[in-house]
Amino acid sequence: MKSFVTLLASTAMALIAGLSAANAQQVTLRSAEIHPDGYPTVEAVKYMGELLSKETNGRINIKVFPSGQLGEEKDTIQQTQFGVIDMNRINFAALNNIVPETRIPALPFLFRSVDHMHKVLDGAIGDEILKAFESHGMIGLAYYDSGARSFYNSKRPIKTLADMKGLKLRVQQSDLFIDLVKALGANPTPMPYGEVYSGLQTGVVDGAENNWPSYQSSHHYEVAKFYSLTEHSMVPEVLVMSKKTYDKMSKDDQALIRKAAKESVAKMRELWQANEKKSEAVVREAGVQINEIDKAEFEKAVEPVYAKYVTDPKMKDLVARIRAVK
Ligand code: BDP
Repeated sequence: MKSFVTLLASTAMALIAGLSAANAQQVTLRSAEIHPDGYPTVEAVKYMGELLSKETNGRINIKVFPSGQLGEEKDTIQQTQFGVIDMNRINFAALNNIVPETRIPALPFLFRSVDHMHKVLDGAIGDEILKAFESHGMIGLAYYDSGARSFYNSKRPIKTLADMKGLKLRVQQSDLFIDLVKALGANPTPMPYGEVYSGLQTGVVDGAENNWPSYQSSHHYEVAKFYSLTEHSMVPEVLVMSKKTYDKMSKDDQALIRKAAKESVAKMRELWQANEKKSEAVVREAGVQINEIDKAEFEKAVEPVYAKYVTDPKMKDLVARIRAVK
């Protein structure tokens, strides 16, 4: 009996020792990213990796795979849910068909300003939306900036709503964005980001919509020279972690991950501001024709999008609370 107890005890000790050895093992988290090196989101995740590595004496590291090396957003999201990819920096729109709560910050003309968007996402409402990722196999770690998205195309400046008519416009693979473009009188074509340049070049689409840094770094401005400041959406970026990877970590490491992600936000904002201005300057220099619009008729035209997506009381309440943030 005694020897059996000893055996049990030593097996248990060996197990514990094995587990803590595994815990102490080095991990390199693979993080997916569609943008190229140098883009603010890429650099922010790298910065988070540096923080983590420093904090853990090199035990936890992040390796960012930029330029869509791990695939287009839609595919990498699935792989993140399965735990094949550990981390992913994606746009909220790419999640609209998966996590219903992500549709709310994607709604057209919802945020009054960048400041309003920051106040909402940095506060309790932002946390509540991030929490919604968990039942979909992901941990929402942090929001990153994405400025405002505007339409650009190769045909004509969009000055009034009538100018939208008949344009074939690429959108992200989100039903909400498809409905948004329809509501504005144009023809939406959902397409992965990596295919848009050739789509514009060959005329499969006439245009697309994005912020200054993406319009510039993707080189879309070379093939779609009219950029009209519709600023119709401030849909944010998000950094997520696979719940499968997260659940394998110790509580302490989970806390370190969350902390480093939050700390990378300030860095991201700093990079974003500089990059937004630089990108705008590059495209202006290249002769892009830029025009402002009167947003009133656009805002009116998108009402059906709200009617379709803000139906249940929970979503209505979320929109009302966001609008009430001063
Ligand atoms: C950019 C986002 C990126 C999206 C891209 C798009 O940063 O995550 O993939 O737009 O339009 O602004 O697909």
